[in-house]
Amino acid sequence: MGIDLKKGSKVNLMKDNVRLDKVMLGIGWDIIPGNSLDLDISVFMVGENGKLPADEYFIFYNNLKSPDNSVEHTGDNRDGEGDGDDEMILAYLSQINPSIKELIFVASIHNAEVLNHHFGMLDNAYIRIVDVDKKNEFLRFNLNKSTFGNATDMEFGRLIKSGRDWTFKATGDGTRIGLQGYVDQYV
Ligand SMILES: [Ca+2]
Ligand SMILES: [Ca+2]
Repeated sequence: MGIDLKKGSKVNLMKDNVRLDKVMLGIGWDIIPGNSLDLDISVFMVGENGKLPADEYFIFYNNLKSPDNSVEHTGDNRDGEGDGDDEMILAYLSQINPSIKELIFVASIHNAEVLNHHFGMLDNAYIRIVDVDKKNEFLRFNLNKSTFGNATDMEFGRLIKSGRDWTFKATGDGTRIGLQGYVDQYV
């Protein structure tokens, strides 16, 4: 079990010289009976200037692989049916294009504004990050109703390059800007 972060808390998980290479981001959710809801996980790979070097460095359900083959989305899940991780992204940090300085992780509800969906409608929802080599889940956000109820999307953390290593910063800021709102920031 990883750290169960409260909204807005930040942790630096690399301070003890943990060297990450293969990282898995997983998101899981179930639907309260009678509802339907499509949660999406995405990654923005940005350079020194905080922007994508090319549109293809935005990894999401319509662009499953980064041009350097370092980050891969395993595919869209539209209903969260079943246990465990419903959507996954795999990142191989040692293979990332050297011009990339940060990976920004975002979870968002598809079409939330139109459908009037929000995180408060989810059951058993979480976001977690796993060190694949060590099989260690080092971060978990539980998207419970009391902390993220009204939000429709959130940046839940970033991997920041420092020398040859990567530092993870958990952010957990719930927002209502949609995935497009994040795209507008980083394109
Ligand atoms: Ca989805
Ligand atoms: Ca599920």
